[in-house]
Amino acid sequence: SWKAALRGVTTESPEISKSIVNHVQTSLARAPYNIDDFGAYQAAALSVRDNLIVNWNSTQLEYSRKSPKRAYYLSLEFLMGRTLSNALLNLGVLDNYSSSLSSLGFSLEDILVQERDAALGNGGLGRLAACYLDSSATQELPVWGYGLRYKYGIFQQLIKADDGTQLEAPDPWLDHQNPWELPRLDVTYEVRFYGNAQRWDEGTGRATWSGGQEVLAVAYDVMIPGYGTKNTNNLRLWESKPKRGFDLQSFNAGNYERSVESSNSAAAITSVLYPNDHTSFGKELRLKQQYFWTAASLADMLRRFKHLEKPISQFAEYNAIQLNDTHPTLAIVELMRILVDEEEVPWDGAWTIVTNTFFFTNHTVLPEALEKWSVPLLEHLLPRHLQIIFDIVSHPAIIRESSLFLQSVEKKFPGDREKLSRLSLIEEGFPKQVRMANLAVVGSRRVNGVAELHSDLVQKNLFPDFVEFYGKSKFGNVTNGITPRRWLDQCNPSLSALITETLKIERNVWLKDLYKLEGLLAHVNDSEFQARWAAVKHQNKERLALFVERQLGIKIDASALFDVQIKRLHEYKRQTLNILGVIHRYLLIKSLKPEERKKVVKKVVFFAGKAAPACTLFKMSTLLPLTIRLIVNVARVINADPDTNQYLSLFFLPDYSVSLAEILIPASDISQHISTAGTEASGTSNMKFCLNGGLLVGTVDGANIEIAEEVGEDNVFFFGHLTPDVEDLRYQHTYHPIPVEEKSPALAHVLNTVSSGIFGGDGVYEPLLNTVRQGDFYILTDDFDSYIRALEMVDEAYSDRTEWIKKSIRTSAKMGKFSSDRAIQDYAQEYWNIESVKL
Ligand code: 26W
Repeated sequence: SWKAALRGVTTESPEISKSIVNHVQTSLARAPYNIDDFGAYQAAALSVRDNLIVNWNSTQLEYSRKSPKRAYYLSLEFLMGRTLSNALLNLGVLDNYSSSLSSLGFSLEDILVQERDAALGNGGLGRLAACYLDSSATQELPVWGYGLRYKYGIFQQLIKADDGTQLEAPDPWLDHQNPWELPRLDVTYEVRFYGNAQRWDEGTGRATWSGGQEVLAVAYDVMIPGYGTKNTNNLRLWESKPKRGFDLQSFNAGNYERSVESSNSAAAITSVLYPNDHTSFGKELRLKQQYFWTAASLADMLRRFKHLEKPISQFAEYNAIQLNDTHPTLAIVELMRILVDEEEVPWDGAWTIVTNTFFFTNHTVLPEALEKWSVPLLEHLLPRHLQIIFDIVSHPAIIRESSLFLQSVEKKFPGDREKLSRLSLIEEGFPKQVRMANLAVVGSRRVNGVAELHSDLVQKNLFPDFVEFYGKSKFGNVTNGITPRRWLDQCNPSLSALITETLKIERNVWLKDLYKLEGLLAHVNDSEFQARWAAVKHQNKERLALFVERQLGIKIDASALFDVQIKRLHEYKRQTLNILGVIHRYLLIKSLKPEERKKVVKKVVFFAGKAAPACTLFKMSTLLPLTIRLIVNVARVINADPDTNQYLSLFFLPDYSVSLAEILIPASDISQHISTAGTEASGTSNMKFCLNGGLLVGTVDGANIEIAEEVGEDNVFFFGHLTPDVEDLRYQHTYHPIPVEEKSPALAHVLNTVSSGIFGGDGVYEPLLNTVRQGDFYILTDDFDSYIRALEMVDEAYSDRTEWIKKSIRTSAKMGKFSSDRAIQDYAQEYWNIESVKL
């Protein structure tokens, strides 16, 4: 069915077939007659790569020739997923390769799934970076990404069969040769750690940093093709390796083990992606990663800038650097170091360059996610950088500004010492800590959040004093976006084909101008179109059902309502609310007479998502694996209950990934985005579901709000308390607690049923249940009844199938705003001030 949707034309090209066979024989050194699907994938990938390399070269040549202002996207995470299908689509050769492969006896569908995901990210922040690269190349903007080439990406999640606990296994994604990267073994930089920083005579602000450990950064380039353009940008990933393979002296002294030791510690820097999102642990190796990456990237940018032979004072006119959250904030300090110590730029001039170069995006307001590095650790690892941080704090200009500011504060709020301490880059305490977010704000030209509500909270709750200090214009909003190439055309080819046919415009037009989807509104009442729209959804649900049957061996009824929540597990995302709601539904159906049950809307609930590996130091984090256990064990019971299992079933799909999302999202009727109001900065999967005609149950949070603005509130199922209420409710929980039994008898019943042990566990769930009963920081008890009502509204709406289909069409039609093309244009114009470069 999937292949049938591939627009079916025979476009076999003898050249492509020849190139694939040629790669089998030469690059793979194998005989073409006994090649398997994986070999065919490798050969096809190498053949496609040849095209990418040609385009990549012409693009980079053109950039050098025209020397436009460039933007650099610094992100510790790029969650790319698979590349082959994306490269085929963007190059416009999907049909040709499909035909050629089938003439060689392979099916493209089978070949595509051979590829392992490149999973160098945790979740939203990393996938956003990947979408932005696709859009930058598509808009022909001179944007490069810089990141780390982790040997191991996000861990693989296994769910233990007996008790439903999460196990983590390494992700050896580079075990097979990676055809999508070009090793640049000649592009290397030395990066220093530890050592001594010696200040020069007073006045210059300069210093010399020497000694310590030096490691080598080696570049690997990943080609990023634009859609429907030759422009092919670059994602440069750094690998760490020892500067000298062997310390000859100790080698000669016969100490072989010690001589390879240094190589171990250098390689460790880029060995693994930290799997914790939204929590900062202050680990030295993580700080090493951050500095290694920012130092190599800046050295590379500076080398490129020097080829232009422009005065260094013009650096910010040729370069914009986007900081993806605070993770690359050291780049601000490193550029100061280079300018002051190496380029001999006077301190003030250097600060002007720096503050015109950087832009900072915040992605979360959760306090536990705000990075702080201890002063002693920084002093040990990066002594010169700590000096610079202190110089920034105490620089005369800043003191002058801040004392002016303080004078005005003093007038308005006499004696407000706290204000000064909130503005400080250094947090008092034992040890003192550097607040990376404050440093990022001070060192950047502009600061933005990722959705309207979030950007508002960034200004009002996170940095109110900085807004007062710098004025409002330094702060802005860029609502996130998603690439419609991967998240509609690739993952849902049938829907894409139907849209193209209905709009009567070329696919490559609406895929580049997603507002064109509004043209679908003219067809909302066309019953034949409705039927085809519904048939596509059904076909995608059958594809998912087949996938689950193969994975878990359980048959699924594709005519049921598919309800999906897939995202990292986190307290604030409230997967717990969802599973408690499922239990509520189960108990309700169970309590009905067999006759009455027949009226129930059939539903299949899907969960997927990884929990940060449990860390014994942090009691909280052990609750997330507990949520998975609860889901898995509830699933076991209700899927086996013959009274109810034709009306309600439940699945936890292990090892959530970009590729799994590509199967789940097109198949969803309804998806859940149910964070406590004010906690989810934006969310991006909400956009993906809606683009594919899925409706949304959600709180009034993040981008849900803007989605509702676009599609109309009658097409989303909102529930729960609003952001301004949350603080009051938490205050109430602390000082005037009301027992769950009183607040929500329905929820109390659910909690007691879990405690009673019908889902097993022998009391293991008590700590999880108790966070709901007491404290309840994420206000599940306050939102539960309203949540259940919203789900009842979903049932009701789904029962009128024609109305539902109309809602689905209207939703998809109004997703134009959420294309990452729009978001990238925003950054290009309002932040980076860069223009496209035509080849
Ligand atoms: C230091 C540990 C750490 C690691 C990652 C802290 C914070 C993060 C990220 C900023 C977390 C993240 O991915 N945030 C998500 O970013 C998405 C893209 O903007 C948003 O859509 C999500 O709402 C936000 O949670």
